[in-house]
Order: sequence, then structure tokens, then C-alpha cells
Amino acid sequence: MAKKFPEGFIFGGATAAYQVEGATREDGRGPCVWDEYLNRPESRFTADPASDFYHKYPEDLKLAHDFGINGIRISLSWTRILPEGRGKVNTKGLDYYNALIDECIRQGVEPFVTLHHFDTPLPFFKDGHWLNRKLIDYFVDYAKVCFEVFGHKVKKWATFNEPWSIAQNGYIAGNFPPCEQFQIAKAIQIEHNLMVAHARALNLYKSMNLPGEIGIVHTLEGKVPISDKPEDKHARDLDDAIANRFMLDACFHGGYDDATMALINEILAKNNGELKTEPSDFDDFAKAAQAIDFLGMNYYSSHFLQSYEGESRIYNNSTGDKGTSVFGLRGIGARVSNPEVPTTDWDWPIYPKGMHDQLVRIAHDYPNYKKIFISENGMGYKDDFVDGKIDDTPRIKYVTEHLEAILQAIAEGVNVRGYYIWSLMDVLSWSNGYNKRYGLFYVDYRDQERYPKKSAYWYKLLSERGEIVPLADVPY
Ligand code: BGP
Repeated sequence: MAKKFPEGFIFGGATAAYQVEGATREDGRGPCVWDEYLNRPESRFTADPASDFYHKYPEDLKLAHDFGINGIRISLSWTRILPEGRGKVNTKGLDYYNALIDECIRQGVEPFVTLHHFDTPLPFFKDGHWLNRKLIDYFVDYAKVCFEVFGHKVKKWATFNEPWSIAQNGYIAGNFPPCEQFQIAKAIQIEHNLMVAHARALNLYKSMNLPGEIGIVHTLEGKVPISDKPEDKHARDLDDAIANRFMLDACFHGGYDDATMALINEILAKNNGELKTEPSDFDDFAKAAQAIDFLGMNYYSSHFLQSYEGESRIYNNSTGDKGTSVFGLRGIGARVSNPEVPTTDWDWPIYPKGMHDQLVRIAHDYPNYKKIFISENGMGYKDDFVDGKIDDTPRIKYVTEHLEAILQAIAEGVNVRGYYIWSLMDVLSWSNGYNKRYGLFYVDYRDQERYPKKSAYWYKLLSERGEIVPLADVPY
């Protein structure tokens, strides 16, 4: 297998507005769903000042540049731009993002801009969230403002980050607002509505003849049956359909395949639910599927599935207390541990083969995909900060193994054009807080100082050489 990445491969770092910016009340920003949720008295943490990227972005982009990082995922905060979600535009919000995007370009760190990374305007959340189809129109109006203002200089756009996480975490696992559990039919409806919003925004972008590319970011969880038993394989198929296939079909096949719908209908029937669609949704899907420029693929982990007919039960390990997670959905499946596969402290199986298999699966099942960016991958870790140094060798090992999986997929013909490590610097983790760190740059939250971790020095060599770097080569 070749050790080199293809010419022009992007070695990037990923962020998201709400997780890095802080400044939630500054310069006319309106509230998003997460402000209300994290400002409840019982919340363990809030988003202020997070990594203070709102003020420190010049320093962060200089660091990125100095460490060989040539791409950054940022997202736009909808309510910095439209404080009430629609209507009046906040010029200070536009000024901030204009300055940020300009600075990215000046530092040679190309911006990959996501329109929506979980931070729905609060009034829309209260009015039914993504179950309310009015939100589709509001999203497209917001996208239009962004395309008009930034479209001549941003060359990579994503409509949404991880629709599955919005649906699953908010309505099945209950660790994102509105924190409902086991509302599987609602989750499927939200996936559909998000796919319509994605398709309509993408079609709008294409009608504007702007000089860039547009896609979507999906989290593609690997799904593996824990045994060869037919019922475990079926559990895998069901979980894969709801988490991956349903939305990939919409994005790349322009509609839902019969085999996918059979699995989704089985899940809906078990949950007394039905999916509501409109005929025009499928026209929008078909048009967008012809035009989509890339898939952003986030990959962290895979799940090992066993058939499960007990009561649905989920416990989210949000504290890094290893071995405490529980996930079983009656009639769909349970995610069980595989003794041969190590896990992080948050119980996420470390399974790079799952990344390879998802890449190959995209190329096989969705051959019109054009290209893939790994838009997030990385390891949550409780970094030790010792005399200004952070030796995060386990993270380097994790990323190395996943980069090897990418190289393997490339060798098999999959067109992967870049890798954005999650995350550039340490950031707020939505349901875990600040002790689950992912960054190349350590953030001391007491004074917001940045410290390059061992992984940052390693990543610099990786980007310079364009190939996997042995640990022994890292000067640290
Ligand atoms: C993805 C999100 C990111 C980020 C990452 C790590 O789902 O797109 O925003 O948070 O996961 O997840 P966590 O912070 O829960 O460990």
C-alpha cells in the first residue's frame, strides 16, 4: 500500500462556531437552542468563553499556518447573522465572518464553511425544531444571505453537519436538546426534513453560479453485527438504515431505495410512526443528487450490533467514566462491546477498519459521489498538561491508524481529497464539556493560552511530507 497521500491533499483542522467562539452575547448575536439548554442551573458547563475563537482567531490561524495546516472547517452561527433566525440581518455578524474568512485565506488555511452545525435559532427550536417544515424555508433564506455575502470567496460549503446527530441525540439518546428518548419516528421525520432543507439549499447555491463547491457532512457510523446470526445481521441492517443509508440515499440517489425504505418502514411500524413527505421533496432530492460536489464524512467509531427485544434503554457516558454506556433499542438492536476492540474513556470503540469499510461502501453504493473529505476524525482524550507539555501519543496512534485506513481505501480507488482532524484546538464538547479534549493545540481554559501538543508537531511533519510519520521522528 502506498504511504503517500495524493497531490493537493488537504491536512486540515475542524471547528464549529458554538464549540469555539464563546462571545454568545456579543455584537448582537441572538440565542440558539444550546444557549438556553447549557444555561440551565444544573448544567455542568456553558459555551462562554469556550475557546474564545471569537477574539483569538488570528492567533489560532497563525498557529494553524505555522503547523502546516492548510484547511479549516468553520461553521457560521445562524443567529450571529440573523439574530432572530430570519428577518433583520446583523451587520456585525457579517463583519466578523468576513474578517475571519479573510484571515483564513491570508494565512493559507482554506475555509470549509458549514451553514448549520447544531445551533438552530432558539425561536425555531421552540416552534417544533426540525419537525416543523417552516424551518426548511427559513434555512434556505439564511443560506441565501450567506451565499450572497461570502459566496465569492468561500470555495467549500456544507449545508449541514451531521443530521443524524440532531435526530438521534435529540430524540433517541436524549443527550442533545430537547433530550427526548426513544422517539424514533420523530428522528426519522427530522432526518427527512433536514434532507429536504439540504437539497433546497444546495439547489439554490447551484442556481447562483458561484465559484465554489457544495456538499453535506454526514457522520457515518460503522455498523457491524456482533455474530453471524441472522438476527444480529438484521439488527446491523436496521441500525445502518436509520443512521446512514436513509440519508445517503436522499443525497446521492435522489430518493429512498426500496430496500432502504423496507427497513425504515419496519422501524416505523415497530414504533407506530409514519413518515410524512411531499411530492416536491423528491424533485428537490433528484436535482440535488445530480449536482452535489462532495461528501464530508465524519468518522469516529463503529457499533457492534446484537438483536434486542428487551425494554429500550440508553445511558450516555458523558463523563469519561469508562464502561458505563448502555444502548439498546427494542426491535432495532443493542450496541454491545466487542472484547477484541479497544474503546476510549467515553466508550467509543476504536475501529479504523470501520472507516475504510464506510469509504469503500460509499464508492460502491453511491458511485456518483465525486469526492470525499474526511471532515472530522479524532480522539477524545483526557490530556495531561505537564510543565507546558502534552504528550498525547494515544491520539497520534488513533489518527495514524485512521489515516492508514484512508490510504487503504484510496489504494482501492476511493477518491478522498482531504482530512480535517477534530479538532484544531481543544473545544467545548456538546454533551461532555471541557475535559474531553480533541485538539492539536491544548487550551488552558483558565487563561485561554494555547500549547501545541505532541500531536501538533507530528501533524506538521505529516503535512510537510504528505505521508504517515513514525512517532520516533517527532521532535518533542
Ligand atoms: C461530532 C460533531 C462535533 C464534535 C465531535 C466529537 O459529532 O460534529 O461537533 O463534537 O462529534 O463529539 P463529542 O464532542 O461528543 O465527543
